[in-house]
Amino acid sequence: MRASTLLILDDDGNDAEIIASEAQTQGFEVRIFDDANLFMAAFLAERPSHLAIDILMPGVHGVSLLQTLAQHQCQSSIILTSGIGTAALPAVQLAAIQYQLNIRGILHYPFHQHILRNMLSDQASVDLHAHTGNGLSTQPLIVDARTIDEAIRNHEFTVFYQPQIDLVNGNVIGFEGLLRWNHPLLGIKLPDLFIPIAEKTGQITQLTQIVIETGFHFIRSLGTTLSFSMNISANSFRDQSLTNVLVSACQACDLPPERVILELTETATLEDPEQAKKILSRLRTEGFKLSLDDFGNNNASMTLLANLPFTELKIDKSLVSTLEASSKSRKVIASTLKLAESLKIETIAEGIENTLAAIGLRELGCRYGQGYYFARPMDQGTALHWLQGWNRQF
Ligand code: G
Ligand code: MN
Repeated sequence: MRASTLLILDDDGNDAEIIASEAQTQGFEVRIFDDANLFMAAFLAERPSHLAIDILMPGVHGVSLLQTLAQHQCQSSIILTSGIGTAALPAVQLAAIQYQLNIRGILHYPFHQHILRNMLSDQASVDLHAHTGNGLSTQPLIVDARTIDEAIRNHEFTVFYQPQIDLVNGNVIGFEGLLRWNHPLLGIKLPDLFIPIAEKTGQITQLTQIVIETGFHFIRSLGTTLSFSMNISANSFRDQSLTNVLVSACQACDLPPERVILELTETATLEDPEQAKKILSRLRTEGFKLSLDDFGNNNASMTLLANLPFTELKIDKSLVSTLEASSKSRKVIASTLKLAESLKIETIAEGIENTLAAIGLRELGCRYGQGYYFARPMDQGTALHWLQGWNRQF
């Protein structure tokens, strides 16, 4: 295999040039093709380290192209490029897992340079919103009780949705709701900027309420089967009224509590384990499911799983992103999955950014997963559109 050689298949010369110039900056030798047959011939002759493939080209069937690459034992790192909502994408994403190809990620036009850079250099990706505002302003975000209050009143807090996938058959099983601050000047902002402060000021109660109301309605509107996962912070968890709030929100939109999965980290449960057990048992009695979030991120204790009524364990992205390179992560995940199985707890992995992570997790027996490989967290309209496109495959 030729080191640092990239073959690009794209019928749009401009798109290809953008990828080529970033790759050249990183020291790649690059060749561009707009004809699939010539591309395949070059692949067979050169066995390049990297491929970038536009899956939406006239006369090219994405799945067949991947199948041909797999038949020729393709070991190259592959980047797929596509417009958002490209009809052929879901089939290609699932086929790549079946064929055991090494897809590093999916680049949606128009893309941010740092996403391409990370894919080419095999680094974990970053959230789009970690760096980018909407470009209207460079002012710093002031986060205090007053600005949060204003933002709540102006309906600037919104919920993004990331799908959760059955890694065995590709079905969507539900969505995780993730809070975002849609700031009028600064664009979409991530929770780590405002949740810690809202926890201190007590406004976390209102923010959790927003996720409950918005998320329950959305998931209810999608039919009768998909689940809704939401994060419950330590402070919300201690709030005596949480169970009642959840129960009445379910009643208000006719959503069975069995379709709601509450994600808690161990910090929420460690402070007062006796009290935690009471609250969790009550939530279980009402029908809500309970997920132990970020498992493996810190020294999340196995005894928690055994002693508290969790129904799901969520493997942290720090373990998933190192699964490929680290045999230690692999062993930790393998033993975690065994433990979960013996306790009859469901397992889901977060942070699946590429096919090798999806393939590895599935091999180890992890049934469900979510991550950028399948879809990034999306606003409600985009999530609905994404779901319709995905379901068209089945
Ligand atoms: O652990 P918790 O559920 O709180 O974290 C979810 C966060 O992880 C969200 O903010 C989401 O945007 C981010 N996320 C989702 N999928 C991926 C992924 O594939 N890679 C990385 N790095 N982050 C992800
Ligand atoms: Mn979570």
